[in-house]
Amino acid sequence: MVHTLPPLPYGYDALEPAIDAETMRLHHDKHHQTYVDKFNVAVESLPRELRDRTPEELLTQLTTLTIDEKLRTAIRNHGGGHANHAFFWTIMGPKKEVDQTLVDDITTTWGSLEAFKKSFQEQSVGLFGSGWTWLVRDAKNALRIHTLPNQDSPLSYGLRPILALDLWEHAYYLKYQNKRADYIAAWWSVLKLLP
Ligand code: MN3
Repeated sequence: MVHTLPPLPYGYDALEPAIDAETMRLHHDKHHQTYVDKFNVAVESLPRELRDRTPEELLTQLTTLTIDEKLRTAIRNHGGGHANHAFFWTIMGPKKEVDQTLVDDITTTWGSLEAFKKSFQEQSVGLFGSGWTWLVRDAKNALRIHTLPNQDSPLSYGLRPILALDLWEHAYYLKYQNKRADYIAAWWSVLKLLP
């Protein structure tokens, strides 16, 4: 299977002013494309019986695949980079499409939407280096916030992604420079699923 870059489901400028068009163009067309290209190189080195698996399947099985460690790292980084970005584009948009069930679950878990956002924001600001903040469901379907380094996928930890925030500098540096907290605060406005 040859993997391809999924098109953005909206225009490059659709998330302005929270995320600027130039950042979106570079992030999608260059950064995401590079993950796809390097993932395809890694897939060519996989044993034949694994080559038709989706990135999500490979990431879910990552720790148990019988492959050498260099290849496992390539799948983790580039398969993760591809899957994480493909997911990230879909949870954002120029129009809200609020998931009321999710809002209710968040409210039950954290007490209020504001308390959830505060916790998510604090963990995002506190993440050292490059990585992502995730809202996930664990094996018991409970909601949890996790930061993960680099392009690690929650799928590799038995967790199901619900929301994701890219905290690599390439996601925000053109517009926000060192002000990661401002990027995170603005991001809520383009996250479709929550008010
Ligand atoms: Mn990114």
